[in-house]
Amino acid sequence: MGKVALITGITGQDGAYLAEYLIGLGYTVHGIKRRVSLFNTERIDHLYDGPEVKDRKLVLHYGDLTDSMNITRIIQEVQPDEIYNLGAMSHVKVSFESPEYAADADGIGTLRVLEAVRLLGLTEKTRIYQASTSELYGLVQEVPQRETTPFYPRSPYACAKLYGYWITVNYREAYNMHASNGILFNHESPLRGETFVTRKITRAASKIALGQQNALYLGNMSAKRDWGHAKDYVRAMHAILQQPAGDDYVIATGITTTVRDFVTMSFIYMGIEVEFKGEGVDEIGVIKSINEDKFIEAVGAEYLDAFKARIGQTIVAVDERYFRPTEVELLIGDPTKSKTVLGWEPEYDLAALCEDMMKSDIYLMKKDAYLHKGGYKILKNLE
Ligand code: NAP
Ligand code: G4F
Repeated sequence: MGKVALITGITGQDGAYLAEYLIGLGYTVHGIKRRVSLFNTERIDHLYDGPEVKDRKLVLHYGDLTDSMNITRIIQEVQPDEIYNLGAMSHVKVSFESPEYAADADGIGTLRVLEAVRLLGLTEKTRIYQASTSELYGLVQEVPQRETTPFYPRSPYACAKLYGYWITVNYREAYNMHASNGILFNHESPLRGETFVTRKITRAASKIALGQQNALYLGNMSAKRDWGHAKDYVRAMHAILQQPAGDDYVIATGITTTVRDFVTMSFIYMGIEVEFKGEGVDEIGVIKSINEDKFIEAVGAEYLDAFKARIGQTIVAVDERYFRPTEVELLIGDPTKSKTVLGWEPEYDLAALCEDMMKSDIYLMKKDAYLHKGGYKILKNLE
């Protein structure tokens, strides 16, 4: 019999990659999804079979981390060997607008999962992974950040996750539970939500090259992040729960890059050189040159002439609306413990991550434009 895993937040970026990874390892995966007015299972549809199929590898349950009765009932029904608590209101900027909700879902939500396992008498059987975050380091007290670095959260999101972190440690110590925190630094992918900065950039860069968007507006371009690929990071989540005892681990690449440099990389993938001028809110990015062969290979010859006409124009600018009341300026993790204890090594570097995201977004933006122009009618007629 394979193991049974329960994933909260299965419809999100990490939930989707983790579900695929665990199914590949022979797990039966149960996921909790919220009831929403439109389908939001696009990231996991390829893994899902209808209830008529026998021995399904992926089973979905309606639920919400703000509803303890629901969480307790699902855990009782599923009797999981492993729980991955990935569900969260995960957007730092949005948490300033919905601080109470972030505290409920991200902070108390974690308690609901832990307490359900305890009350159901599953402390011996069920191992728990808590999706902790490098945002806990906030106003960083040490560079690079490691497991022992003191926390200094800088947003309602990070404050909520701070509670999630410590209640996980407390349940491990108080009830001898196999409960662990993965302190994950930023990880991205083609499945990343569209409003996180890397995906916002790769989508906008693709649209700008295809002539669908004029410019990209960003907040603090000097912020530095330690970015990895979500595919690599879900392997670490699983490895953490295979250890003999619960513990806390930093998962990071150890390399930090500014938002500005990620913009540069994304355009360079298409042969477009962007020159940054000015400072603060007046900073702009202008098209300096085009490597035509690279542009044709990445984007397509039919878009080249229109794009060449834009040389010298501004394609990146600052919009203060994207600034945060309190910012996290620098994150860089020290993954020594996860490398030594878990044997974890990332396969993607930042260039490979950026390429993966750009390839996917150029393809998606071309497909969207085709559908908007009435291409769906052509597809329908062909069926
Ligand atoms: P994501 O794409 O935003 O996915 C979040 C998931 O949580 C979605 O499935 C969402 O459902 C679900 N969710 C939101 N509120 C919920 C609630 N009240 N009850 C149940 N489910 C709820 O985030 P992600 O990037 O995959 O991140 C996964 C986890 O890791 C999150 O806890 C995040 O805070 C944490 N984390 C992420 C990173 C990163 O760089 N990606 C780094 C460190 C930690 P809907 O689809 O219905 O919205
Ligand atoms: O992509 P971001 O929104 O990610 P952030 O705030 O670092 O949070 C992500 O990573 C955390 C791990 O450290 C997770 F816990 C969390 O759930 C989430 O996945 O912003 C990255 C940086 C910030 O400094 C932000 O101010 O990019 C800066 N930025 C500049 N312009 C922008 C923008 N961020 C967004 N989202 N949009 C902008 O236009």
